[in-house]
Amino acid sequence: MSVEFSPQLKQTFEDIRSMKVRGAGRLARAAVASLKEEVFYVNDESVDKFAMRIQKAGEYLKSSRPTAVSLPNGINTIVKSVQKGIQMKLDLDQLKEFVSKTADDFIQKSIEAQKKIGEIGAKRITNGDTILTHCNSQSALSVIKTAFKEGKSFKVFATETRPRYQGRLTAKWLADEGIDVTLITDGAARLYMRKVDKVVVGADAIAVNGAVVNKIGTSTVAAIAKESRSRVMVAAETYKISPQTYFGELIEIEIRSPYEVAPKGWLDKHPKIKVLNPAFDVTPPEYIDFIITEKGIYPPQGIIMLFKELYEVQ
Ligand code: RUB
Repeated sequence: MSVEFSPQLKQTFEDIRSMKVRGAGRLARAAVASLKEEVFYVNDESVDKFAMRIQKAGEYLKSSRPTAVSLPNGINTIVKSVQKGIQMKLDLDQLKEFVSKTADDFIQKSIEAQKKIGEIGAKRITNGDTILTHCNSQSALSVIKTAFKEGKSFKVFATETRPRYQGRLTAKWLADEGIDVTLITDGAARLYMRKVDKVVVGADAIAVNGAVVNKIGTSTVAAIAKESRSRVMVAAETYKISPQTYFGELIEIEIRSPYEVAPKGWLDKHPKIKVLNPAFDVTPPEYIDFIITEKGIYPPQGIIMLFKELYEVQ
């Protein structure tokens, strides 16, 4: 069955693909909000046609960017709620209301999770700390901002995060809050790491073995932090845990355009130069001290337990 998607759904796909909407939590919420609108886009002839339409819309949105597991996890919550509603024998109108409410709940819980992560993580920030953060993570920033609101005094280094410079956004957000922030190049991280007590980063995906996929450069920062005996804290909602990794699948790393690394004109002049532009990398569990979730703080090796609890795996 071919499905006609609404203009707003196509726009959300485009916004995620082009990174107008970015960051794992935000893109999950944007996709779920878009699916909620899609629910009411058509007067479906039957429950089955509605279920098929939402399933296809979900698959379409999932293909917008490959790495952040929050995206399929958020979408699956909605698609599964359709199946659940069908099992509950809801009629079409009731089913649509049920799915719409599930979407609202997901978004609400996602926002609450980031707040909770901030409250839990802030307990690990102490007066006088120097913190380093990489990229632009709402969950990591929730930790830093909450600690600041609690009256703690600290300094932050924000790495610029080449090639898309999300670190500038981080530096701006922190400066706007009145937090002492210094923007540094990614390559300067080792030079300043000896001054850093704690690294706080977010995650796009967490494997069940506790490895963390986050913005390219995160694993380098974590390795340098280990060398310097600085703590590495990852702030991430539980919907960033990848269930597929339990079944042996690897998390796909998005490879982006070479023109984000060097301008097209320059690369055209030097056709022998190849460019690789991975958007994310994998930080092994042994480089991470703990992962702050809305359910509490876990050592990376404890993520498997959390996963089993959340997904009711024996
Ligand atoms: C963003 C990035 C962020 C995580 C976590 O990458 O790597 O650290 O997504 O963010 P991109 P949050 O800019 O390529 O989307 O905590 O906001 O979910």
